[in-house]
Amino acid sequence: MRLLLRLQNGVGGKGFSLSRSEPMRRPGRSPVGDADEPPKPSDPDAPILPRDPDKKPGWFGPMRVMGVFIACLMTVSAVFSVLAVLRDPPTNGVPAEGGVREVTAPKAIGSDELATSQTVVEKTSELVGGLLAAGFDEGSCLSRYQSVLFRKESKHKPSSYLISRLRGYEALLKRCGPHSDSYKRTLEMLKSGHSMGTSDCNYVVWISFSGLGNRILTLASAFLYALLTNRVLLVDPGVDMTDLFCEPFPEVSWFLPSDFPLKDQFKGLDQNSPHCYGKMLTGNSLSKLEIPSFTYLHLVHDYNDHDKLFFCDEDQSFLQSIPWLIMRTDNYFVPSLFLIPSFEQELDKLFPERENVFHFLGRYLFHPTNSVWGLIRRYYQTYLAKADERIGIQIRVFDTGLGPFQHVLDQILDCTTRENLLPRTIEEGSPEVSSLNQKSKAVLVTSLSSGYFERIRDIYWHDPTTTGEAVSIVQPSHEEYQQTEKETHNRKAWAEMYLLSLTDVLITSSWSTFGYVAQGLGGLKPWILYKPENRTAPDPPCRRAMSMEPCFHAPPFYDCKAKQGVDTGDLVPHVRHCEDMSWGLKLVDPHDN
Ligand SMILES: Nc1nc2c(ncn2[C@@H]2O[C@H](COP(=O)(O)OP(=O)(O)OP(=O)(O)O)[C@@H](O)[C@H]2O)c(=O)[nH]1
Ligand SMILES: [Mg+2]
Repeated sequence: MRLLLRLQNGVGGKGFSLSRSEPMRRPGRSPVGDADEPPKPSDPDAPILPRDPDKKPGWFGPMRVMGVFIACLMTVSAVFSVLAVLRDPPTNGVPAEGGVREVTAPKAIGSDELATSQTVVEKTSELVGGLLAAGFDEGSCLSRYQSVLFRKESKHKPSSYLISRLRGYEALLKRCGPHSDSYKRTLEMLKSGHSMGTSDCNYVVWISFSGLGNRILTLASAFLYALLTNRVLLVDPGVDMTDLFCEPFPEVSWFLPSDFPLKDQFKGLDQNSPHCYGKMLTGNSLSKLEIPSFTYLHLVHDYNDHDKLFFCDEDQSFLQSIPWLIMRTDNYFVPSLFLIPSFEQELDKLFPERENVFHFLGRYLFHPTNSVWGLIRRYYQTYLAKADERIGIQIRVFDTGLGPFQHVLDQILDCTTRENLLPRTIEEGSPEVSSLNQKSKAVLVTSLSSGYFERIRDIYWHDPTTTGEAVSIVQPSHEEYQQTEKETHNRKAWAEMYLLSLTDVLITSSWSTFGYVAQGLGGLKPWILYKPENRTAPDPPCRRAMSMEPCFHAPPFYDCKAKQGVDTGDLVPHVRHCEDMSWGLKLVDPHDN
């Protein structure tokens, strides 16, 4: 009733907007071709063969030959065992927390800094005992265990409270997950159309929607919401989610069962559907005190003022009584969850540093499937591992037209030189050229077009660097335009986001969720290239991000208590406007200068 009263006095015709958001879709990706440039791995996995003992005859007697032969056989067998475990670990090889597997990290995997004396066993047990749960079949998702060999150790540590809540969520999933008795009971409510009293298990269903970067961010947002509201998150597999991501939870699938009754209706759910929460509020159809068994939450960038009431406490307490929430979103809405008073205390305990929400949720949830992991691992080993420093440049151009654009190239080079991220080049033979510096830098460029990569590569090919450093430029693919139907397209996109996250220094493009995913997974504060206006390189060209968190592009600007508009970027020190989008919101660590 309180809800109804509030609605009647409501937000609808009061003449202010809850948002200053702009649509996230941008025009202009013209189909040009279908380029595919797989890496040419130098086969680091090739077995080391024994030398033929017969090569040095006269010196060896028959016994000695036999002895050497046996020793060689033993060495080969040992080398093969290590390689076999790393390439295809035994399925029963999951150690209990702190368990021991005697495997030494191979030299071939990374640079010296990655392949130090630290053993896989130490690092794996650290992960297993930390953010990730034990109890997985290693071979079915190699990235879960091997990624630690490719990453620098994160300087951020998850709170013990986050770890215990994740273990609690996994237990909830076992009790309420698909095909459990509770799931079947709650499904009956869905079929009946009414909530029929309280349910011991409640659900939030995430609909697969939008570009891959957005999907990764919205899944993390939906998962945090599920964690805060003790719901089970179920993931609509869409067309390619099962190809891209391993199951993140032990034993129970996060995918929505294929016989889920509303599945065929997902396409038709929008702002005007009678089941849309915002629509139900406008039509006062929630006034009958008859709690529906499900509602559709429209949290897409074009959502209206009523849809945005999702971010109000009073609505959250009402939503608690609805067993099934079906959510469609293309936004990282986490920053606004931090502004809901009833979630405040819990979020404080989960993320005391505030700025590592996506960093931890991302590393917990998103593990590339073996086929995507192969793309990542081979590319990294072949092109990036040996460099002293790895620099990622993520180029996303939202202008219309084909490009490459000179102003974008100028902007990138201005940023890399002003911020000392890459050395300048100078004329060959110039006395300023230093030959003392033997360091190497590998630059990973990602872009839909190959033009920027080619231009930057040519610059560092034609002229020496002033520092004497060797700079190599690589780009895994140039897909030319965003595609939805091609199987390998999103695999490459996911592999590239992940590869960017493995760099030491990251430069990203404004407004791009592709870049946000890379920075968050990598735990990197990127240099953000400002969005060019009027086809002119901005000055300054880039700035360092305040935090590694993604930006919420379409937040509400509404004070639920005062029932009036407010600048939500100005309410608490840890929720600020984004560097790349003045109306967006992002989490920052207020203690971090
Ligand atoms: N392989 C690859 N694909 C890209 C690249 N940039 C964009 N794409 C493709 O275009 C899609 C863009 O969607 P997102 O991942 O959400 O990235 P975004 O920069 O936020 O772009 P929009 O959502 O379209 O505004 C990606 O998922 C890829 O399919 C790139 O550098 N490499
Ligand atoms: Mg996007």
